[in-house]
Amino acid sequence: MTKYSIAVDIGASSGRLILGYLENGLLKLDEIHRFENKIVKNGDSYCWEADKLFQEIKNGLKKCNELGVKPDSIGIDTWAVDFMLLDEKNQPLTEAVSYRDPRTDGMMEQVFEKIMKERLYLETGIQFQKFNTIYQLYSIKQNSPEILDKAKSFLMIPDYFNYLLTGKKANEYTNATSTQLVNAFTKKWDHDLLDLLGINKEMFHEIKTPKTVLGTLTEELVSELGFDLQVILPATHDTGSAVIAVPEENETIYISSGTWSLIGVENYFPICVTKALDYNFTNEGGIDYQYRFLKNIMGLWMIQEVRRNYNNEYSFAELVDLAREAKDFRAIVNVNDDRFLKPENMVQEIMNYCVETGQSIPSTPGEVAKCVYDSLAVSYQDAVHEIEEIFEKRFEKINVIGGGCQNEMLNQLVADVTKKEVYAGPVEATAIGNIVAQLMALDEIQHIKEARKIVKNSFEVKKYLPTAPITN
Ligand code: LFR
Repeated sequence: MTKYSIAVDIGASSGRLILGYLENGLLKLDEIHRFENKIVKNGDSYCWEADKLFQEIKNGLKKCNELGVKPDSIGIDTWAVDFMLLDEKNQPLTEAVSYRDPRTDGMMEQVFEKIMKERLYLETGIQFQKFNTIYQLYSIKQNSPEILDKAKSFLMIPDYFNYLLTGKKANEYTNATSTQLVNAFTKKWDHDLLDLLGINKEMFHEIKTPKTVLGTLTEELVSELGFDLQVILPATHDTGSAVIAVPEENETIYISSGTWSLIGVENYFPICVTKALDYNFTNEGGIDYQYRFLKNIMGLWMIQEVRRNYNNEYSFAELVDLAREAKDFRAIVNVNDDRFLKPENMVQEIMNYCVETGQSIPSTPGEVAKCVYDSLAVSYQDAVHEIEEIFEKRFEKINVIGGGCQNEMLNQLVADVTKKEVYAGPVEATAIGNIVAQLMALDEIQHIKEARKIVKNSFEVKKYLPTAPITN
């Protein structure tokens, strides 16, 4: 009997429910439901609309009924680092504050006063980003300690939705590592770090790994939806799910391209050497305790914001066309500068950067878009060099996965600047990775190697060869 799994994949700008199943050895996907996601201003804070998102998950499940689809399981993945705190009555004590909220400004430095930066890296292997959960929690500790005093449950966003679905609380491993509070070697919450920060350890739950069957729906949900199904943990961190679906696994650097660009390689142990710290690479936990040695690059967020600043007048495809037309314009910004994390106005911020660095100032949408794409490509190129330096070898291929791999201009640019073959696809990497983890838990797929073979046979991957000579 064919098993049907639903991947709930919620990214920074949209969420989807995608049905996945095997047919003649190939993985098939059908989109069931799609909804918007965005950051909203709630009082002084930038927040996600957690309740609305959960309602959309239920709406998607109701659509299954209408479509006559009977899923066997569901798995949820979202972006990382953000969380909810629940009180003793399991009521949220906080909004789902977004990692782009400035509450973490200056917190990294304060944490380093309690724990040396090097120690933090040696123990967790996680890159330093001002929005990591550790700095978000420390900001609550500094500014509203009463919330932490009342907190009985720490649940990351997918953990929270899983709790609403099943009534069961657990912290999923791949996402938990993004907090910078999980020990990279024991793979457990690092109690020493929590003690040094004075953060209550009891609110954290048992860490459970991908492929764990968490439970079934609560009675209330079964009567509301009219059916039950198994809730399975995929890699609940979207990047963790996406990287499962990298078909070109050997000697390949992947770029998971979406709101963020995550560039790196898969590994079997964490690398916490000085060079990795200096270059700010992370060792996020993956499925089967693999590690994603990667670096965050600001990604298509910049172009999403540019588009918004031009009042959504141009589609993403039009911005690419305009960038092509602006072929003689060149200015490079450091996309990883925190100033681009949530500026008032991205276009203005890019222009200011160019003024401050004495470069040509982009003045048309095409020039701004060209500047963003060129800057992303340069930053990928730098990251590739850093990876090759750390691994002391050359990687032959780059596999771009996720929605951003549909940007042909950027794929070609990456091939040109890195002088490597670029493979683009699958587009739906995150949902695919989510579904194959469920299908492994359901014994439909035996192991990750088999999963990757299925992915390779099931989805289109386009190849780009380096062409133009590089001038920088
Ligand atoms: C990508 C992602 C990245 C994480 C960032 C913030 O969607 O999950 O992996 O660093 O969002 O959570």
